[in-house]
Amino acid sequence: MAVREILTAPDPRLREVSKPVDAVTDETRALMDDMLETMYAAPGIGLAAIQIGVPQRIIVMDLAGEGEPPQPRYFVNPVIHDPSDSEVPYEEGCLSVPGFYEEVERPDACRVEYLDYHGEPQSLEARGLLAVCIQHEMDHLEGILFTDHLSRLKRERIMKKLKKERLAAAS
Ligand code: QAP
Ligand code: CO
Repeated sequence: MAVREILTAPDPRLREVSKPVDAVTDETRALMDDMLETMYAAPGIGLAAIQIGVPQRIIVMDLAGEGEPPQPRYFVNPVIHDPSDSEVPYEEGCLSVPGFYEEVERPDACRVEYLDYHGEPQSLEARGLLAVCIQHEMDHLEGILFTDHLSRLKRERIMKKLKKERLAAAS
C-alpha cells in the first residue's frame, strides 16, 4: 500500500468524467488500498479515485468517529437511486479543496447500488452524513466539486485563493 499525491483544485484532471470499472480485480483492490491509505493519512472521510489522478468510478469512505474501530467502505461503479425530496444543508469540505468548508444542500437520504471490495453487487440505504458523503464523492466521478454548488462569488473567491497558494508553493 502507498500514500499517493492528492490533486487539488483547479487541477484540470479533477474535471474528468471517470470510467466504469470492467471487473474488480486484484489491481482494483490494490488501488482501493492505496486510496484508503491516502485518505487516512490526510486525514479525510471520503476519497474518489480521480482525486489521486485515476479516472475510474471508485470511492472509498470511512465515517467512524475518533476512538471507534475503522469502518472502511468501498464503492465501485456506484449508482444513486431514490434520492429524497427533502434537502438538508451540510457543511462540506474536500481533500482537493483544502482549507475551505461551506454549506451545501443535498437530498438527505438515497439508495446506492455498487460493487464492493470483492466485486459483489450491493445495495445500501444511506441517510445523514453517509448520504451526503456518497453524493459528494459521486460528484467527483462526474468532474464536479462541492464548490460548484456554491454561489459564483464564493466559488471564485475559493479558486482564486487556491491558485495563489499553488503559485506560492511552486516558487
Ligand atoms: C467529503 O471530505 C465530505 O479542507 C470528504 O484541510 C466532507 O474528507 C463530504 C479535509 C464533509 C461530506 C461532508 C478537508 C482534510 C477532508 C480539508 C474530506 C482539509 C483536510 C475532507
Ligand atoms: Co471531495
